[in-house]
Amino acid sequence: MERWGKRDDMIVHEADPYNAEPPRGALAGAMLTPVDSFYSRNHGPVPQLDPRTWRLQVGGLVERELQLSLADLRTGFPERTLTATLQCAGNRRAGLIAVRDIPGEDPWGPGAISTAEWTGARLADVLRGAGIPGGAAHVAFEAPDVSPAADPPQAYGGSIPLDAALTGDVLLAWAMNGQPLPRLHGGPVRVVVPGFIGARSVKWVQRVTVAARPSANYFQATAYRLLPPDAGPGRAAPGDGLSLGPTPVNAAILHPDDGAVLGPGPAEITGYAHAGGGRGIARVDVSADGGRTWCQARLGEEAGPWAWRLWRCVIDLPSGPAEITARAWDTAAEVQPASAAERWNPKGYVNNSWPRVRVQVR
Ligand SMILES: Nc1nc2c(c(=O)[nH]1)N[C@H]1C(S)=C(S)[C@@H](COP(=O)(O)O)O[C@H]1N2
Ligand SMILES: [Mo]
Repeated sequence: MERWGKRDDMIVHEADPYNAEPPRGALAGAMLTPVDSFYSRNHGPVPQLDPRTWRLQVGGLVERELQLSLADLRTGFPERTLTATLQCAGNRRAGLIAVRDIPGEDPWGPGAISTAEWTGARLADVLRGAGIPGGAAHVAFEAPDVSPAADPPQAYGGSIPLDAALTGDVLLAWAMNGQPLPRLHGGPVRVVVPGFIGARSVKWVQRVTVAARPSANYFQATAYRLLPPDAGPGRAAPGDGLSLGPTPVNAAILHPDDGAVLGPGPAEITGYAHAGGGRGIARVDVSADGGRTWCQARLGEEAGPWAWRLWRCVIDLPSGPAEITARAWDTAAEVQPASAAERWNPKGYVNNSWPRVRVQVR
């Protein structure tokens, strides 16, 4: 099995295409996720592109089409580095599956999220170079990896609204944590759309198309949409449900592990919290009695509007079984919903219900 340079204890949901998340402990304690621990989500075979012959075509509703080499991208536009968390829409799906089965989708735990420092050109600068006429409203991305899971099978793609593309923090990134972007993560160049579901951060991007409408690609029009609970799985038609963009406030507990046996007395609880759309994390509450009483966690380093906040707190645990839970609040005063049942949807996206771990204290 190809391991893609990842740590030995990755939780591999599918070997081919490679879909894997780090164990929760691997995400604890560090703002930046090392590349060997960073989760990866793939819908088809990982392409091998030669950085010397790679080209980016910029077209559609533009005043002039552009064709850029990697050198053009690196030297023709100001370089920008930012810290951004990438989160798959399927992160924490296992919690939804526990409510009601979701056939055909991987049971991701809380590790389908990771944070890196990305370096690249601003998509906004490239779009301004091409010139945007009136009537443009969306920016679509296309990659060469053909997904057999799409209906019909097609190359991976997606789009974002033009206003998001012009904010200046959407990157055409060629480096991750200071290293050339690894092939598995989209090298030589990927899109990074901070604060949106990971699906919009198209890897191996080759084409950028400005349009009046969202992309008709399967992964924009049919998959990665939030369907009502009574929609039959696999029966979604293009345009059904609502399109997923910015992610809702979410959090997970990274330590202790579910099922852990702890000694009595003070226990350290740690985790991450993240909100999309540029909203910050305002507060994280932690409860050791299933949500009857709460105390506030201490928030770790803040690395800008797109990065998660790690948090920790120490709670006194009486002996016996305990349920530890947490809830994050964002700067728009949104809070995570208590129950996964509230969030259940046929494709198992954006589970942001309170994380819960059960421990034994003795
Ligand atoms: N070309 C392409 N881009 C893609 C994907 C893909 O399968 N093909 N998967 C998307 C999804 S669903 C996610 S969550 C992220 C995962 O990025 P990573 O593998 O670098 O963690 O890439 C996105 N971009
Ligand atoms: Mo994803």
